[in-house]
Amino acid sequence: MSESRVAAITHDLLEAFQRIVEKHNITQAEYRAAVEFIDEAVTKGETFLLPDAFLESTVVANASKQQQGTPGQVLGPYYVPDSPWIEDDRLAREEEPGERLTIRGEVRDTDGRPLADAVLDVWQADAKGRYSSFDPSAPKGNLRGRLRTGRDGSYAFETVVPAQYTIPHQGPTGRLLKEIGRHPWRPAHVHVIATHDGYRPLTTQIYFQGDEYLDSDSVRAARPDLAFALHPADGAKSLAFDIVLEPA
Ligand code: MBD
Ligand code: FE
Repeated sequence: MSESRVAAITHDLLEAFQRIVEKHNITQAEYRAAVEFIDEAVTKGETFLLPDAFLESTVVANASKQQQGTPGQVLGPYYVPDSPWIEDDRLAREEEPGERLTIRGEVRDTDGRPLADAVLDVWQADAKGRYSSFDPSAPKGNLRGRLRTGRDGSYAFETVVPAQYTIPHQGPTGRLLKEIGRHPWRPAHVHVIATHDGYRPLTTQIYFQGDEYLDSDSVRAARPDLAFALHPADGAKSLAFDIVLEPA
């Protein structure tokens, strides 16, 4: 961000803060408690969870209004860059517990042209709702990986259906959610970042039709046009997810 943009936004933030202080007569003790709340979030490892849970969806929703192609979604706190390239189109290990799921589709541009060699960076919780690298009980790097589209823009990978997910609710983020009357659940989802030279990078999520938390996502991000049907496919499930990228 440029210096003047930082200044302009900071001025507006401070002005909004002043209005809130005056409206609610916020005391110095309450101010101090709020600072301590942030410190607790940081100390308990919720530095990214706290803002991503309350604020990121607003930024994404606003940006989406000015964008074409597949709608964006929050990145969330559990992305790890530089995941390995997956082999044999397998995101999940053979022994990974859970219902098998094949996700396939095509990456195209906004004119409908297939995009070869687009990169999909995928991560998800496992069937117990655990994200590797953040939940020490999940195998390292589990259910994270990158793949490329073929010459015809198509891709496919095998995984397992992720569990519906509760964001950690013992800590400060969960306490604040509860205080404002929200439950800690997110609908089950698979995160995807799709990139291709010359196109705007897309950070999005795949949801599943019929998920009971689609309408009450604790982080207010899920949208019905990103919820796809889980089709039965000989003892497993399959899902079609086409991605449309906008020229940069
Ligand atoms: C998640 O798994 C997530 O995707 C978001 C956006 C916030 C908290 C946990
Ligand atoms: Fe997530």
